[in-house]
Amino acid sequence: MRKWAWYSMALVAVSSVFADQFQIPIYRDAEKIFWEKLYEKGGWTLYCGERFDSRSSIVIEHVYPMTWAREHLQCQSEKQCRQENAQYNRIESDLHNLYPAMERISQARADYRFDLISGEYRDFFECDFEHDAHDKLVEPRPAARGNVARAIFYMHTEYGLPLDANMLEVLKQWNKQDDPSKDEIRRNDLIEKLQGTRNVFIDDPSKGDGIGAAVPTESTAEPTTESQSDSEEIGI
Ligand SMILES: [Ca+2]
Repeated sequence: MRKWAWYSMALVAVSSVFADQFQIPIYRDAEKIFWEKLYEKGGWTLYCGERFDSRSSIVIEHVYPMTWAREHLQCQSEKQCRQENAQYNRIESDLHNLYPAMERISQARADYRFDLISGEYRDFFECDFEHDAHDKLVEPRPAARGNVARAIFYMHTEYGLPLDANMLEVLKQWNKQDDPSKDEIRRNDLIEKLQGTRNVFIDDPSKGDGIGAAVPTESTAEPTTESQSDSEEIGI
């Protein structure tokens, strides 16, 4: 039905126990809060772990791309979506989905899906960020993978946004392999203060295992202890 053939959805029925963020109604406000509150003292970029103290060549990355949200909401353009769809504005402004990224890396990511890419060829020499323009895939460094997974899990459950089934399985592995770092936990706490909602997958990564399950299995969920993040890098 859609032009994106790959978009074979694993859209599961999402319970509405989560409340959307309502405190940041438009993206212009989110941008201001992002720079002035969330990254007031700078930070590290998501995909490359680059330290930054100013906004120079750093942009705000929507980990769950807004093109996917527009497709789901069936509004045609960024302008139209912003003008006509309040839900779109809340989605676009949700800080849990926003991370700093180097501009050229964000441009290369575009709205490619996350996946493992065979080989270790890097287009961005100093940065462990692999990019497959043919299949439209990207593979971020290990320390970013859990952050990416939990941001996307959150957007999927919070707003009912669709998830590609293959990507979901990859993200579940990444969620297990890269535990929340102190900085990711601190960020979650700060975002709760700024917009009033938490990312529950950072509080309890084992919740990610239940996404996409045909039948909820809360009584059989076991805590995940299988892996420690083996290459946690500073900052994220
Ligand atoms: Ca991490």
